[in-house]
Amino acid sequence: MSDKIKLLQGDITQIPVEAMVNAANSSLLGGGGVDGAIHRAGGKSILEECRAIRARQGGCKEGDAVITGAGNLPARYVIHTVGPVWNGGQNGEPDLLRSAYHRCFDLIDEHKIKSVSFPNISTGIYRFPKTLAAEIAFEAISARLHEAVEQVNIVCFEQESYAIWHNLLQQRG
Ligand code: AR6
Repeated sequence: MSDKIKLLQGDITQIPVEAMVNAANSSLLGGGGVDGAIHRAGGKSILEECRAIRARQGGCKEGDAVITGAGNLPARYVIHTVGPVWNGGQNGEPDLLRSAYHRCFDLIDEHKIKSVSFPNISTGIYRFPKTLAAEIAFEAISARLHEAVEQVNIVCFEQESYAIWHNLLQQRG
């Protein structure tokens, strides 16, 4: 199964895929980092759909995920998930990060999505330690991969994350 996990380096918005995962915040109204890049490249239809979700359910909790269309992005869907802010690690951060990946897979299964790109959720502005985040992501993805999912891209923006994933996949992949 883990041969379906592909490690890539670059800008997630440039890589064609069925669903792109966004590291959003609870407001769903956009922000910096990958969230800013996705909204910039995707255009205003994504924000409009996020506003509609807010009106319905009041945003998205930490560890949860919602799905929208992908506007001008080379994708069909954007899955917006909210990882935890790292605050020392004693506040449930690992469980919340694990939950974010699992909730993405709930939506992947519900929408029968065959290919998905993940950024390294929570490891930028939210300061989650990168190695621990990669281990949690790898375990969650491995647990949820199944026949119908053909490809999971791990898209690393910076060299440091790419090197961490490269080592992890060599050891465990
Ligand atoms: N493609 C792929 N990865 C990227 C890109 C990109 N275009 N841009 C950044 N990354 P971050 P978080 C990487 O900060 O830590 C926003 O303001 C980045 O190097 O985007 O979950 C939201 O609105 C890092 O490895 O997300 C929230 O308020 C990873 O993506 C908050 O930031 C995640 O970094 C979420 O913080």
